[in-house]
Amino acid sequence: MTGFDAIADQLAGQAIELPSWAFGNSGTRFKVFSQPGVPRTPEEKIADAAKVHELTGLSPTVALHIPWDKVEDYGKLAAFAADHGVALGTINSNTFQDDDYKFGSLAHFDRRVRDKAIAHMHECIEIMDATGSRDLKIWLADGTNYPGQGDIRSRQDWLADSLQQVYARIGDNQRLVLEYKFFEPSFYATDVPDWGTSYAHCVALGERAFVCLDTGHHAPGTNIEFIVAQLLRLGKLGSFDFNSRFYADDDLIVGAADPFQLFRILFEVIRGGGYGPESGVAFMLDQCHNVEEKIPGQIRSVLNVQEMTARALLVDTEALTQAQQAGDVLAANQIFMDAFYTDVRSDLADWRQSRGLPADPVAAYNASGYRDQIIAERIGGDQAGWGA
Ligand code: LRH
Ligand code: MN
Ligand code: MN
Repeated sequence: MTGFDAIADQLAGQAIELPSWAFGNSGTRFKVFSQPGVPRTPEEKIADAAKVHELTGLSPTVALHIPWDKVEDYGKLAAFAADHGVALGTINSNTFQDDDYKFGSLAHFDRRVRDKAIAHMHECIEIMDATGSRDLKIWLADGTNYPGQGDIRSRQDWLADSLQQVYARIGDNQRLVLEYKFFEPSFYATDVPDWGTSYAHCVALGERAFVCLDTGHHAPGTNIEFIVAQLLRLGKLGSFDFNSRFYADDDLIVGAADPFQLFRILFEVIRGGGYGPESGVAFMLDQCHNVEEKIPGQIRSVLNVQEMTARALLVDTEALTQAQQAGDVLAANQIFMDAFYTDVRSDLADWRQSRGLPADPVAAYNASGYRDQIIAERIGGDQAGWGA
């Protein structure tokens, strides 16, 4: 077996978690654009995510964001998801939309605010217990805007102490994943700005703490695949938030801005043992569809990840190693680029059909009638969370 046939089975294990917030209205700080038919409840977001999975076979789980997806009974929500053919995945904490968090949350100078943020994380862990979720994702807006505003060293100590208290409640089969971001909303110093800081805290916490890498959270020009290789080498890459960016944290469709970067990242994921259900590396999307339709936007996103995964799996690694070790720079680069330039779209369409999936999931969505149904049923759809 060569070419696509040789990788077909490896593709079957791919799972890409969808963010509930991708289905709600979203926008920038300038304007939130409303779209007809957007979900009004967590249940409706889950139903939309399930539609993406039904048409692609790629997204068996949905991530929740708390309190954006607050419900009375999370066990019932998990059962609702199961009825729709998906499961609930990562629980995302939110300590960035409360007046108390103006100067930070887990790294705040005031113990009262830190305790409040820790209590929120504990509440998220209780939700995980009810939903059967494995991962608690922590992203902090904590930081400062002006030199001298805060004691950046003490803030690290407060953060470490708070994280310990959160981690103490993480169950044996659960994990804490700590996401970094180099700026925004803090513009001078962010308390978890880079993979090294996240890694340092995770190592101090223990073996169930991992780094979350959001592809939009780096300075322009950062070699993200190097970070992937290093974190896998260190056994601390827990998850991805995939999206793409031109300038900052744009949250655009993954693979839209720079498919070659996505290919390079996925190559290192596979190379480092981070691909597949047993690897412990969770693939998630973290995107907002501000000007495009949401469900087809999510379908396009998971297909982009699948397409670049297929191309990355096609790299002739034996020939590549030989060329690398012979010091043959041009041959090594050509082997790498040959895989990147391989058009796998028609092979993937056949692959889907052979598994009872539509060859063209976006066309199937357009023909499904689902769009008309949700537009008719859902009046007064909700915002993803921002400004809500
Ligand atoms: C922060 C972030 C983080 C949040 C999400 C809404 O920029 O990437 O993952 O939870 O956006
Ligand atoms: Mn993110
Ligand atoms: Mn982000």
